Amino acid sequence: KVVLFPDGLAVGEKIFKTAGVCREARGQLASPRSAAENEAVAELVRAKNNDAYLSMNDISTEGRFTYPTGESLIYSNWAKGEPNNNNAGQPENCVQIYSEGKWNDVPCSTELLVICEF
Ligand code: GN1
Ligand code: CA
Ligand code: CA
Repeated sequence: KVVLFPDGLAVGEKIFKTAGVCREARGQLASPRSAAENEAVAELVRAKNNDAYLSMNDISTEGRFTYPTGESLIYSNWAKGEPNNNNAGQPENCVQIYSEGKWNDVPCSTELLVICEF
């Protein structure tokens, strides 16, 4: 698997890689399910100097963040006070990961780095 994804970061069975083509490449947006996976994603954020999207959102039910499958989170790393669903009164239903690995909910229209997992 690793040889197929140069510059990818391997953690256990997963490979994380920055690219704008998750679905086309048969992957999905980064969905860290453990501290180790989260740290690998944060490492890519630091390498690219750009905060990134995670796959999870609470679009279906406000306050209940899920993976793209609809499953509720089994791991989270929210920054203090997050998720606050508040951007100048606008809802925030998508998730950003900061360089230190902490998460913040943001409007889904925010421009952020895309990191895929395979
Ligand atoms: C940002 O810019 P401000 O403070 O209104 C952030 C929110 C965070 C908040 C934390 C688009 O909002 O998601 O909860 O900081 N908005 C964006 O203080 O990143
Ligand atoms: Ca929300
Ligand atoms: Ca927020």
